Amino acid sequence: MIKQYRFLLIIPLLSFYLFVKAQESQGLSYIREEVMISMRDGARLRTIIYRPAAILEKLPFLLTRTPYGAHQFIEPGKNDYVMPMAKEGYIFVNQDIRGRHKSEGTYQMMRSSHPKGSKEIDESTDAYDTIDWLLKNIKNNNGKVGMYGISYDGWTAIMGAVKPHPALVAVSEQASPADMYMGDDFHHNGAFRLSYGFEYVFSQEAAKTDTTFSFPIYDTYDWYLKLGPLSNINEKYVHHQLPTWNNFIQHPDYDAFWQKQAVSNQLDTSHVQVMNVAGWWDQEDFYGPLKIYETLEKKGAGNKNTIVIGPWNHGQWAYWAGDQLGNIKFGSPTSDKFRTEIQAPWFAYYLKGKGEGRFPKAITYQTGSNTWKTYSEWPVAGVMAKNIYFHGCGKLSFETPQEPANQYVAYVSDPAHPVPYRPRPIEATFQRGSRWSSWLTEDQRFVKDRPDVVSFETDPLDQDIAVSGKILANLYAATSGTDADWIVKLIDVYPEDYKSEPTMGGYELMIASEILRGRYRNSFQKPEAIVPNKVAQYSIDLHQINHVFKKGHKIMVQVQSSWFPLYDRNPQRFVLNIFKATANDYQKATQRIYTSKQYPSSITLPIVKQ
Ligand code: PG9
Repeated sequence: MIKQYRFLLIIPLLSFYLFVKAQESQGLSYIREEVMISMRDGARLRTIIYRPAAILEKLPFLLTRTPYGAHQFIEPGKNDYVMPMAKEGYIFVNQDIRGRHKSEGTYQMMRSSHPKGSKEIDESTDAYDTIDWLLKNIKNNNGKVGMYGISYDGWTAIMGAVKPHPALVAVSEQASPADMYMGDDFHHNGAFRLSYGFEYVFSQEAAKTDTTFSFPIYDTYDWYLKLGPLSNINEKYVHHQLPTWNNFIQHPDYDAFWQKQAVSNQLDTSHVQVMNVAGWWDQEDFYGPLKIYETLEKKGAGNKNTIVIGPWNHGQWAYWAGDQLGNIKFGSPTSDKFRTEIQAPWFAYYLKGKGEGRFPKAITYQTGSNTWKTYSEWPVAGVMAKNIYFHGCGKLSFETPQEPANQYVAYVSDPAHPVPYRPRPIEATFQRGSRWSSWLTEDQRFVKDRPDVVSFETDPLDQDIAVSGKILANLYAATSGTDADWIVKLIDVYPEDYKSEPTMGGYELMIASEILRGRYRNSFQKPEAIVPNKVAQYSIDLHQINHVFKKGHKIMVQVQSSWFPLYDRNPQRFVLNIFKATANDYQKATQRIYTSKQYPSSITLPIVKQ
């Protein structure tokens, strides 16, 4: 008898389980609504609103504005990026920016904002009008709005803080580009980011919804090499149909077009609280958040301006645990920590008045030691700027070189055989499984045997060296050509016999890197030919690090003159506009990196005093 009705016992157990689950998910269940919100010029923007199913209190808004499709944002209760905030309860609002996906109006890549009082629309006025509509039309709001987002969505968030709506109190720009000519997606120091520039622009401007360029071959290194001069992109493939590609051609130098777009020229301090977020190995927009933070500091934002920098690639803090990037392990879930211990309490304080609001000025992850550090100022004060010098025979050391003036290391840079920026095959940037997103952590041994890459390294360190803050490369170099690219990479070399993780033995991990297009050594506005075979000084901003080179590791610097196809090939013959160079303009050049007393190439490291 008992055996026969045994299954009846399951019913109360199951009901209890479902009851517990329902309790757990309270506050996680959201109702979706889609509306078209009219802007001041009549254009209507598709907006998706998620409200908690059971509203118990008046709630603030969390707004994201995106070119990538507001519908991509899954229900907040199922979305890792915002989960801790979804548990708290917010009204989440996601909007297609003007001209993208289901929004009306014309899309313009990173449309700059117009001065206050202008009648023109821009992303700041669109944010303003959206906020105004939400406050008036969505019931049970508490009158406060936060904006946040990553990359383009981070940029639209910070644009919200330009001419802000009074209800906008907190903005977290995360990996927002700040300057597309100086250091973000499209150029670095004037060097054009060919593969990313082309593939991204195609993805956004070939159609109203996201589209990918379909390459006929897998290894795009070959495709870009066979492409020849950049003019072939229009001639053979896109036929002048991509506005941003046409802008690249029309604005090869740092002219008013790029300057006007730079966030630092649009930002002002306001009542808005800003949290900037960056990743040490962000392959797209590392420069941006550092620059926005620095600009707000200079404008006196004071405690309204904070920064978080973690061991992440582009946007890695939003998804995944963040305990590993490429081959590099961190030993703790750094992205989880950001979402639960940093982002959620920060918004909860400014939008809901919860917590004590004690947020450090800077929270930055120290790589190498794998620890989080908090600082009352950033970059940290009290470090000692010390040069580490290149020496003949491939040595790197803190001793100043004593070699005679003409001491150098030479290599031939050939545009027909450019150095790949990551191990081949180089899959298309946005292809599923592409190694694009972790390329900055690739083992640099893959270029070790190339004759056109030169390396300098220290002996194994006899103690830890902690480096925190701004770093700079000071290169003394000459070329037989009339233009040249200079790429400098600062590398942490793991010991060969690496007991804790044998597969990482000898690994060469890039900690900082940057390129400078030589023609811009004196001015980004006015390119100048290089005088062949004459030594010139090149200062290359390697941005910032917070890293410990551990005892037993070596510090290495590599110099090379191409990083293809991420960066287009420098023809090495000076032409006024590289976008209009012909195949005949590309020539081999002999590069010399000086290592002498008179021309002491070095890297300036901000060393933390013991
Ligand atoms: N890095 C991307 C981007 C932002 C802004 C302009 C162009 C590209 C992004 O991930 O959104």
